[in-house]
Amino acid sequence: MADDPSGTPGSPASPAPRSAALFERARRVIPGGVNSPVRAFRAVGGTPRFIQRAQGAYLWDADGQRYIDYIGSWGPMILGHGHPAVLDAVEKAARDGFSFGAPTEREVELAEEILKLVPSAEQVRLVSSGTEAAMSALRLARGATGRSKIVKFEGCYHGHADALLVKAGSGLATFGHPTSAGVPPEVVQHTLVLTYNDVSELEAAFDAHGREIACVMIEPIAGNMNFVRASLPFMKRLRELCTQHGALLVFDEVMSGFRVALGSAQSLYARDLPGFQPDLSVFGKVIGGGMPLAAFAGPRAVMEQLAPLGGVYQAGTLSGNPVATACGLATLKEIQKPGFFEALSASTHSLTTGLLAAAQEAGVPMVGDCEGGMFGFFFPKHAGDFGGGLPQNYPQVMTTDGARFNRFFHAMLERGVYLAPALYEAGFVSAAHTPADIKATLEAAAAAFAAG
Ligand code: KE4
Repeated sequence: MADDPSGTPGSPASPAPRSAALFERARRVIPGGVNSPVRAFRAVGGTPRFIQRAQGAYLWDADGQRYIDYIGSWGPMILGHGHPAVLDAVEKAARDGFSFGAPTEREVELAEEILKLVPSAEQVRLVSSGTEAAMSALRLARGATGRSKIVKFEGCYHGHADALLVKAGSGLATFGHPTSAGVPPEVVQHTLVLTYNDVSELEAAFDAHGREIACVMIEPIAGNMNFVRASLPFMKRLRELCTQHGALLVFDEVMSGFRVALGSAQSLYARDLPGFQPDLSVFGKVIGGGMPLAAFAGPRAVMEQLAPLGGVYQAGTLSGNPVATACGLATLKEIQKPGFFEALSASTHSLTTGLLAAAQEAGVPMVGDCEGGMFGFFFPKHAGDFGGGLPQNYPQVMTTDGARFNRFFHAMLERGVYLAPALYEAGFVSAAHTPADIKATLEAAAAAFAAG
C-alpha cells in the first residue's frame, strides 16, 4: 500500500485525453482528483484512467479504450464485472429498500454464509469498509484482553485507522512512529512494528512485552507488499507466542479472504499447520462483491464483548446494508460452486507462469507467485536477489526495480492491460478472465519486455 518512493510521477504524456481532462477537472474539486490515493497513479506516473464502465474481465475508460482488468476493484470483483446473478440480487434488494437502520434476514444469511466458510469463527459483525473492520477488531482485541499494546508488520496495510498508520520505530523494542500527518505520536505509542517473516524479532518482542500485547495483526499473504507469504515457520511461531502470552492473533484477510482460497488464507495455514487457527479474522472486498461491506469475526466468547452485549463499543449506520449484503451473498454463493476455485487458480497460475516465462525469454529478472485468484510479481535489480526466490519482507521489496516496474506498467496499459499502478500492490484474476484474455496479456507482456 505504501507509495513507491522510486515512482516517476509525470511519466510519458497520456494518450487518454478525456481521462486527462477529467483528471484536471477532478483535481479542482477532489484532493488529488481521487477518493483514494493509489488511484492517482502517483507511484507509476502518468494520467489515471477514468473508468466509464466494466463488464466481465474488462474495463472501458472515458476515451473508450478497453483494458483487461487485473485490479478488479482491488480484489472484490472475483466473479468479474456485472455477473448476472449478482446484478439480479442487487436489483431486487434495491427495489425492496436501500437501508432501514434495522436488522434484516439477509444480514443473518450473510453472517451464516461467512461462518460456514470460516471454521475459526463463531460470530461475525458486518461493517462498511476494511478499515472499519480492522479498527473494530483492534478495539475488540484490546477490550477482550484488557491490554493496550499491539503488534503489526512493516509493509502490511490494515486500512487507515490512526493506531495502524505506523512505521517501525528506530530500534526493535521501541514503538512505532506515525506514517501520516495528523496522527499524534501518543496514539501510536502502543503499536510495535516488526519485520515480516522475522522470527527472532517476534520472540524478542514477546520477551520484552508479552503480557502487555493485546494482539498481533498480520496479512497472512501480504498483498500490500505486492505478494509476500508469511512462511510456515514464522506463522507457526507466531501462533505459539500469541497462545503462550495470551495475545490474540488477528488475520487481516480483507484482501486474501475468499480470494486465495474458498477458506481464505487461514485454510491454507490450517492445511500445513494442523489445528492452526487465528483468533480474530478481518474480511472485506470479496464479501461485498464490489459494494461497501466488510466484517470481523471470531469466537463467541470474544465477539460477545461487543456492544450491545459487552463493553466494547462499535456501530455503523450502514453496517449490514440490505443492498450490499445482497451483493455479497450472491458473490459468496457463486464462489462456492463446484470447480470455481480450481478454474480460477488455473487461470491465475497460467498468467503468472506465463509472465515469468516472457520475462525470462527477454532476459529480464522477474519473480512472482500466486494463490487462488491473487498474484504478484517483482523485478529484482539483480537476477540472484533473494536467492532467486521472492522478497520475504518490506526492506527486500524496497530493493526491487521500481523504475522497471513503472515502465512495464505503462507498456502494458498502452497495450490494453490494466495492472495495479504501484509495485506494492497485488493483482487479481476473475472467473470472467478467459484463456484468450490470458494469452492476450502474455502477448502484451512479451511486447512490453521487448520494448525495454
Ligand atoms: P478499505 O478500508 O480500503 O476497504 O480496506 C482497508 C484494507 C485493510 N486490510 C487490507 C489487507 C487491505 O488490503 C485494505 C485495502 N486495500 C487497498 C489496496 N491495497 C485498497 C485500495 C485503496 O486503498 O484504494
